[in-house]
Amino acid sequence: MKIMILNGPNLNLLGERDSNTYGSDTLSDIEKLVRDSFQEVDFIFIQSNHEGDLVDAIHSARGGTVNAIVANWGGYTHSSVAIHDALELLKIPKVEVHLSNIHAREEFRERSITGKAMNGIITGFGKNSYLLGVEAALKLAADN
Ligand code: CA2
Repeated sequence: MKIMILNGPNLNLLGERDSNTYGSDTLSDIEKLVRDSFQEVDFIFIQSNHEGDLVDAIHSARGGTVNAIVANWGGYTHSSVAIHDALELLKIPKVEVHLSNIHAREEFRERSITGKAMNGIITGFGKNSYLLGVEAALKLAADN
């Protein structure tokens, strides 16, 4: 089972300063947590601050090479039609995750453009959102 985990802009700075919103873990801490929690899964873990790189990564998951994707699109969640459109062309399970609860914050975070092209969204459970996202992806891939 191969799962691609994609992380969008600014998530490379997680943990630089302890944040009430995002916690104190770095993205590397979260990657280790995920890998240690699902040792049977082959993960591709990617972070990029560039929209086109994320679109390319989605394209690279086509053709049966990857069984599911779990993604935190960061700020692109609320703005990226390009990522949305790339996702619509990818016919494998897709789970969106957020550390914070995007519905309990500023109004502009309420809308997830990318989420419309995902199977579902897990939002507000801190680093556990990633673990729950992988659980959901595994269940969806098993039914696929
Ligand atoms: O809650 C999430 O996971 C978000 O996807 C995080 C994004 C935000 O734009 C989304 O609305 C919700 C922002 C990531 C910013 O990462 C930071 C890292 C270090 C310090 C401050 C922010």
